Amino acid sequence: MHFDILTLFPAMFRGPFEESILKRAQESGRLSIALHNIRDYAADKHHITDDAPYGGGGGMVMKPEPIFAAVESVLAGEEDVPVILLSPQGRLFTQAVAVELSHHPRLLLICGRYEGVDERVRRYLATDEISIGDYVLTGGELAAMVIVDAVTRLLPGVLGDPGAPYQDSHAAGLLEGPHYTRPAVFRDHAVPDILLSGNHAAVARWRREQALLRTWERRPDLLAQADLTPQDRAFLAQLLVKNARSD
Ligand code: 9D3
Repeated sequence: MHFDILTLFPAMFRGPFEESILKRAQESGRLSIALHNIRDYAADKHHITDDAPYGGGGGMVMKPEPIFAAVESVLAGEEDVPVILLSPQGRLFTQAVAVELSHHPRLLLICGRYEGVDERVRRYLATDEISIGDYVLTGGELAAMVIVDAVTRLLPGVLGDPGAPYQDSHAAGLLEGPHYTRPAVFRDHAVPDILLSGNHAAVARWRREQALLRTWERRPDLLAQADLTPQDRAFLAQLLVKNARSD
C-alpha cells in the first residue's frame, strides 16, 4: 500500500509513522508513505495556502490552487487512485471502510486545516470524503494517521502469523471479553478458574460468552450486525430473561 498525504504540517506525522508496526511495515516494503507539504505547491512568492471566506465571516479557508496542483503533480496522471478529503462532513470511518480502503494499492489523503477547504476541492478533486467521528479536531492530520494505522494492520503480512488469535474473524463485530496473564492471584484478585482448567472447549465457550456479555452491556447496537450462532442467541436470550427478572 502506498499513501500520499497532503498536509500543511508534515512534521506531525513523523513520530507515529516511525514506531512499532507502521515502522516495520515500511521496512518490509508492505507500506510506503510520501508526505507532501501543500505549501510547496503554492505558486505565489509567499506560498499562501489560505484566504478569507467569500461572503465574509470569520476564519480562513484553504485555497484550491495549491491543493489541485499538489494532487495533479503527485498523481502525475495515474488513474483510479482514491482522492480522500478528511473533513468533519465526510462519511464515518468504520472498520468496514478500513477494509474497503485496504483493497486499493494506493490512496491519497488531503488534510484540511482552518475552517475548511474551498468547496471546489470537495466537488471537483476529491473522490471520497471521510470523518473519523463526531468530535472536532484542529485539522485532518490526526484523522489521516488513524486511517493509515487502521488500513495498514489489515495488509497481508503486516501483523505476521495469519493463524494468530488476534486475527480471528469469529469475534468480528463484538467487543472483546477480559484477558488475563500471570500471576494467577494479584493483590487478592484471582484469575477466573476456568482459564486455568485446561479445558479448551470450555475456555472457548466462556470467552465467547464474556464477549457477548460485554457487548450486550456496553454496545448493544453492535449485536444487530454481529455474526451470531444459535448458541450465542440462546445465551443472549437467557441474559435478557435474567435482566427482566431483576428489573
Ligand atoms: C465551526 C464549524 N467547524 C465544523 C465542526 C469547523 C471545522 C472545525 C474543525 C472545520 C474543520 C475542522 C478540522 N477537522 C478536520 O479537518 C477533520 C475532522 C474532525 O474535526 N473530526 C472528525 N474527523 C475529521 S477528518 C478531518
